[in-house]
Amino acid sequence: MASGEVKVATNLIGGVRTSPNRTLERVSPLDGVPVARLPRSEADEVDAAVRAARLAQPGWRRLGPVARAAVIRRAGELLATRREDLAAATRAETGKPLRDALGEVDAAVEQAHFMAGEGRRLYGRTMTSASVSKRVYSVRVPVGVAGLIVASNTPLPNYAWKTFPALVSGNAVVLKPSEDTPLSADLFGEILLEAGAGGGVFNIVHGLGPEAGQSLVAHPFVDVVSFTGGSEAGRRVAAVAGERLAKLCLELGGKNPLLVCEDADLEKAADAAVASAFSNSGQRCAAGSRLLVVDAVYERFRGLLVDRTARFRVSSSPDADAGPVVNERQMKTVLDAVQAAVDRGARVLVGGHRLTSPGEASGWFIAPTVLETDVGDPISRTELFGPVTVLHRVADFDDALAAANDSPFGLTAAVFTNDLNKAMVFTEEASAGMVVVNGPTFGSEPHMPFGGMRGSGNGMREPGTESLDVYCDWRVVSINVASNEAL
Ligand code: TXE
Repeated sequence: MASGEVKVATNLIGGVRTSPNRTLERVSPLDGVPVARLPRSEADEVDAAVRAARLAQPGWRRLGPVARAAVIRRAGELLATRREDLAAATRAETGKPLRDALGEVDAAVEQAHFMAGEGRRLYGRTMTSASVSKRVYSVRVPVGVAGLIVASNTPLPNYAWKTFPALVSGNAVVLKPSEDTPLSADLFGEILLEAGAGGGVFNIVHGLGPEAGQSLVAHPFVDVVSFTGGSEAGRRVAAVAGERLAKLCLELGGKNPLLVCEDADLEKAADAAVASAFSNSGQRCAAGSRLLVVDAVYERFRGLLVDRTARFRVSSSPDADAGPVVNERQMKTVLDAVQAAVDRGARVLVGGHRLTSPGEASGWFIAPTVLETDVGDPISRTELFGPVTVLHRVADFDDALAAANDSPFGLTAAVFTNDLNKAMVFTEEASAGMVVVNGPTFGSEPHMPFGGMRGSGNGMREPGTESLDVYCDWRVVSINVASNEAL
């Protein structure tokens, strides 16, 4: 994308690009300069997209899973050929370093190839029956129309994690991207059209959450809603979907603990803590935003952590370690939360302020921040979704585990220890959807089920084979045959 260029994103409805009169402006988080205009869609555009999907879905289902998978494989190939364009669009609208944006394109490509393979593995199972004349088997069937709503933090993997399992299962899709990432969504739509998911099979409706998003969740023809976003918005989505008993998948927030035991490799633990807290500027639901360190090694670990954080490069450079947060509102929310914690007595060990250097002053940049406070402080239970982690001193492993589990969230959790017993106790007792031993709190892969408990999700998992349970229902078929002898 040429610098200074303002691209116009459009909806994609029934294979046709359309734009309502009302639009929104998107500025780059790097410098506040406009980079895109996008539709501010309302209920009528959403209705048109859902009806287009409903019309297209039976034909898409009747293609069969192997032919559907071929379209998804083609989409993966096209994503790979347009890797640089997609990464440039992602950087323009999120400000993230090019290396991260390219990595996200690659993750979307891998998701396409994995889900294409699932087209040959939509397994059911045969069952015996007490009646010898009955032949019984189960089969996965598509739910119908999938309404997909995603967050802004890693746009292309977020689209891919939902779209590809939904399509391979035989559903038609209406995607509502984040209002902060219209450019990557537009290119993703172009690629899906070219791959063969046109004519209403794959639709995009841009707009605001409480408007376009809410209309999509509420629409009676949307059979399954899959939402990735904050827990507060997730509650509102669940209430609306619940009213009409729509099938629902929620991938929500996290406040993920990383425990450091006295026998840990402290250098590796500090490296993992910095990556967990500050990569993608902390805008990961799996970010390591709570560090629980036992007394015996607390001072040594704190010194390693502070040194590494001070060397973590946040800037507008394409090869920085991390860039800005996604919008000005988010920057203010994070900085206000830091100040409130300081007002309650938290100590800022590193960072805690907006970056005002010439290359960053007009963007939404926050210095990587380490706060030191007690486990009971409210900041330890509040997801900030920015480059801030909180350091807590705890007496021992048991106290660390108890503090880790005392959370409204339950997404990921990590422990650094070389004690096998502690590691096994942690994997069995940590209350989280994903637990890690001697590694960062994030790092899921396209074929692994991802999700959490309590305020982090509602028990469904995406992606991986488990995501087929979101986008398929089970049908049990019983056939009564003339024979009165078992097979
Ligand atoms: O979320 P928002 P953001 C979470 C992350 C953090 C949040 C940040 O932990 O909490 O997402 O992303 C739409 N009805 N995850 O700030 O504001 C909105 O337009 C319908 C968890 O973008 O919740 C956007 O498209 N839609 C995740 C999307 O929801 C609504 C991984 C998210 O917006 C809506 C990534 C409403 N009432 C981020 N309100 C995981 N666990 O996998 C908003 N939206």
